[in-house]
Amino acid sequence: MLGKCAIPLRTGCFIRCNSASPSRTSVSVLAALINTPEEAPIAKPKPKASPTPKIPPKKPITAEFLNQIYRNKLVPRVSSVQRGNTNAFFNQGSIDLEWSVTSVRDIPSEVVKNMEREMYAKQEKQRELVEVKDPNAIERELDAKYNANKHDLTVTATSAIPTKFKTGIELRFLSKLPEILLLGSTNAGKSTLFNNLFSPLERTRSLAEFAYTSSRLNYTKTLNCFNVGNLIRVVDTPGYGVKAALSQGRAVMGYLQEREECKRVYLVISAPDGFKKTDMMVINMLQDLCLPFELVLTKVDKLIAANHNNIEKVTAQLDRMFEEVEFSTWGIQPDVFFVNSLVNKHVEKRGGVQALRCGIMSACGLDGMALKPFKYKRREGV
Ligand SMILES: Nc1nc2c(ncn2[C@@H]2O[C@H](COP(=O)(O)OP(=O)(O)O)[C@@H](O)[C@H]2O)c(=O)[nH]1
Ligand SMILES: [Mg+2]
Repeated sequence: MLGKCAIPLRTGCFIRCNSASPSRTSVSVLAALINTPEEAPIAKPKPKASPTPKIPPKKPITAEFLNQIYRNKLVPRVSSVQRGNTNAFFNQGSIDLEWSVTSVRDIPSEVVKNMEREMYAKQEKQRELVEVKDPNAIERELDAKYNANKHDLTVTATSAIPTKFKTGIELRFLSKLPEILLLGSTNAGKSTLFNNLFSPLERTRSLAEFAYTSSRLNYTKTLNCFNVGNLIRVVDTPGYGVKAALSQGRAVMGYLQEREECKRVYLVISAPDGFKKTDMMVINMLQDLCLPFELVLTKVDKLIAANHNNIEKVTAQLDRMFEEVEFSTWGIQPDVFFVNSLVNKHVEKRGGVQALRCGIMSACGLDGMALKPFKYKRREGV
């Protein structure tokens, strides 16, 4: 090889030169030759090793992941401090069952409101009497009332206007707190959702038992109100639909129509079962009444298990479900929360509950508050 050099061509073959170093001209000619595109055959791309299909490790689908896909993107994000405060409140807030009623009229504050209404109606009537007939009628009538019913009515001597009445109802029941309502068909998972909301997050697999739950249809028969930390009230309702009594439906309707304290309705739908006819009737009614409501899709664990943890199948089922009810055309666009209160081999933790907690605080106007723990220490055994 001495005195010769080999210049590689693109083709992979070599041109042999007779000098130790190739002269400039020969190099430039060769370079031109090498760089001539027509001359140089097109290098064939090296056949790639057949691509072995990369199967991504199957990530478990969670309620949080579905929230990312389906939740209303316009909802403002919650800061970590707010989330921490909210979680502390839901994990530790005292929980007291305040009332269980079969009619909205039996709610303590509604009893008082009705008494007030009756009282003002009577006063109005008396005023009319004064104006139209006898100027002394009102005093005579009030005197007679006062004597007959001293316990109910206290009349000031000067103004002759009733200022207070005794109701026998504890004052703590009369405090005006924001209320939220858990609504849904029988067995949708309302009571379980309540327990999920107020079970500490450390309990990843089991729930505390505040509201009674059962796989038996129509287990919750009354409107049950829980005072939480003396900041909010959460009302669990009997379901509508299969096996629900008419009186229960009336109670819920009455609540929706009359209860001013209700800040937000959470309509609980079982995600694997989808919307039922009765759900759609209720949604139409909520829209007609202009009541703000959100959707909570529960039993996400079941939905994921039924679709073998396949995200395409899960989203296809959910998309179909929303399309069937023409969700995008609804007058009021509710936010959508996904939750699983129970777990299985695909879904190992209760999920979606933090987002719902933050949504509730926001609905009650408490999201900006620094919620101090001493206000709501949960009692032992509750
Ligand atoms: N797998 C699963 N089951 C649930 C979930 N939530 C509720 N359930 C079950 O559904 C049934 C009815 O629940 P319940 O809360 O009593 O329904 P309600 O009638 O709407 O109050 C019970 O057997 C619950 O264990 C959930 O997130 N996942
Ligand atoms: Mg129930």
